[in-house]
Amino acid sequence: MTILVTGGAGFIGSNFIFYMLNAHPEDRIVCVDKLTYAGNLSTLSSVMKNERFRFEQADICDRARIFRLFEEEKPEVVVHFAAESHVDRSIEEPGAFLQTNIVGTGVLLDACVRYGITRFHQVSTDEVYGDLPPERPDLFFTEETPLKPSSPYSASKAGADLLVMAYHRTFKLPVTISRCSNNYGPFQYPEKLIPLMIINGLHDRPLPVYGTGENIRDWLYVKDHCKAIDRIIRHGRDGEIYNIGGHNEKRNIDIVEMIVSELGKPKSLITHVEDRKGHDLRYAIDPAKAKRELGWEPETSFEAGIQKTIRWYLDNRAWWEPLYAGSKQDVK
Ligand code: NAD
Ligand code: TDX
Repeated sequence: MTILVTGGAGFIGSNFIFYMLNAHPEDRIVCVDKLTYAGNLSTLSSVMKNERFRFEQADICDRARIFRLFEEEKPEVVVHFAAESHVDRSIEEPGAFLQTNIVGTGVLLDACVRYGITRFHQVSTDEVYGDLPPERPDLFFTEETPLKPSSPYSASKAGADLLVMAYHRTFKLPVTISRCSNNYGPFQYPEKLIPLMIINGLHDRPLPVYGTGENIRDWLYVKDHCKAIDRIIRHGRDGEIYNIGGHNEKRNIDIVEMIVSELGKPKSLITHVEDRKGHDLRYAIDPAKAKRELGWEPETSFEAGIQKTIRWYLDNRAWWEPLYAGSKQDVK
């Protein structure tokens, strides 16, 4: 089948394309990506010549271009990653988040209604549920947890999720949604916590920890997320939401200390800076439904995944150096 992947030049989308081309030799992938600051064609260089892969540079908000692409390719499945994805940027400039994450999703849904698909899969996030109290480690996000987003980013993702479910109800569009916890691994843009700390550490630059560093995130190795999406598009039930996560909660400060120690750098690089506005305290996913219905479970432990990730950044300077040079690597 032909699978249209949006946002495939970004972090998770590119890892998904690599995984799918390898795991499903019978499928073709068409990637549409605007190549914003977060999208990088060099990420896809290893697959650009693959006969089962096509890359198209386009904005998902460009209705005419997107409709033309659907007409040409007639994709059976759409896996929608394209988004503005960085919470800090959404606090500084929310406009692009509303445009891409909500309006862009609407354009894709309209194209799906018009041309027909067998599945539209929305790649969403645990952040749509808001946060959990750190003093209640017995509480987790389930698929029934009410939406209560905290940032313009998460509100725009929640808006997109609601649109997806509305198209399911109104137009009977076959849809699924996954809500995953924080991902880490190769090709993550060096503005996100883990790559930023690795790269700043390598440069002996300060490691900016927001506030006390006690905020908790639930980390998943990116390949495990990709495998979950693959299961959902093949075996997930129409109209269903699946939470994806591996019960791997860590405080930010503990992650940063672990990276410092792996790199053999002094702890004195760790610098507490002003907290993020509205900073969510704790995310924690209950992935029981994905396990029960899809047989999905994470395969990479955090210890193995973080080692692989640090090794990857050490071995792939040519990928991140140009991106890092243009990013906000200094302490705020
Ligand atoms: P990313 O920022 O690394 O990549 C986003 C990609 O989308 C980039 O290649 C960018 O060029 C492209 N894009 C942005 N605007 C576009 C537009 N208007 N038209 C076409 N392409 C556009 O993001 P990521 O971390 O890979 O996240 C991918 C998806 O997964 C997002 O929808 C995000 O909300 C979701 N998600 C991310 C995480 C995480 O930890 N990174 C966790 C859960 C869910
Ligand atoms: O320099 C930093 N210092 C710091 O303390 C950065 C960049 C982050 N942080 C903190 C903020 C968060 O508590 O680390 C935590 C992780 O921050 P990010 O990497 O920005 O991720 P987060 O805000 O948790 O959102 C991520 O996971 C959910 C992705 O960026 C989203 O796209 C996804 O939906």
